[in-house]
Amino acid sequence: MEEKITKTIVQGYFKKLIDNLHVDVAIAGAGPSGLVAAYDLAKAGKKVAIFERKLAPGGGTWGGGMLFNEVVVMEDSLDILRDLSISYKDAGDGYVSIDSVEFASGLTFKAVQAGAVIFNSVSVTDIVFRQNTVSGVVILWTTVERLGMHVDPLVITAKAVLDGTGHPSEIVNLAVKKAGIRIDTETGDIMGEKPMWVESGEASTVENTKRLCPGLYASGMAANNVSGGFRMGPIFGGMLMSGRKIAKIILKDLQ
Ligand code: 48H
Repeated sequence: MEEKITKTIVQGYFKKLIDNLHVDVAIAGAGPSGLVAAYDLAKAGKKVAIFERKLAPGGGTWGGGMLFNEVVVMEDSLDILRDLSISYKDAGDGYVSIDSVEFASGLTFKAVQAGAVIFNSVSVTDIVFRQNTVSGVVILWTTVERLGMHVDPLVITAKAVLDGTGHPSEIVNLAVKKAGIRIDTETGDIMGEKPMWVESGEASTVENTKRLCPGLYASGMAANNVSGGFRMGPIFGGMLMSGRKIAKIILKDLQ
């Protein structure tokens, strides 16, 4: 029995890994924007792998606002919540409130059920850059990364790479700093996130969601950091809409 359990886990994991060595879309970060993008892309028939540094997918959603585990969404993204079967309570004035545990787990469940594969506890540590195109991600166990062990990584090739790493926009950062890529922003460089201004931040997150250079896209707070948008605090409609928008852009580019 002991051998059977171990063999089942090892075989199951390596099947998933081998099946995802080349994907249509590699997503770094399983936050709300990355998960919605993964859901839409997988539903459209694309092969999607998400690499998430933490053990639990869901990004910055679990803790609501200051650990009060409720998040707020404006009514303009209710269609996405309904589509994902996530329940919400009317909070008046065009806002709804969602239990953050249902939010995080619902987004994760729907993305996986649609066919996206999440590799948790795996960090994206570099990009593949060939012929001026971002063509994949370099991955390493988060534990190896955190312990600073001198271990070489492995590589996943992809037709499109999505930076869903949130505030630090780690993947775009690598593209700009290591590959010297000039990205599609006003300065050609990462402009940096501005302080809190909810309405502006919610709108700019969606506006700033785009392809930044061949093969590389950003969503959510990563898109906002890259293009110099304001932050918006624990309101998540912009993240959901950003995920949906980037999925559409990637689908069009992959046609
Ligand atoms: C693998 C990585 C790596 C890496 C990071 O921050 P997130 O929740 O992502 P978004 O952009 O979808 O949502 C942002 C939202 O949660 C938020 O922070 C808001 C609304 N803030 C407003 C405000 O004013 O503060 O998730 C990103 C995920 C996390 O789970 C990271 O662990 C993961 O990406 N990640 N995964 N490789 N190199 N870097």
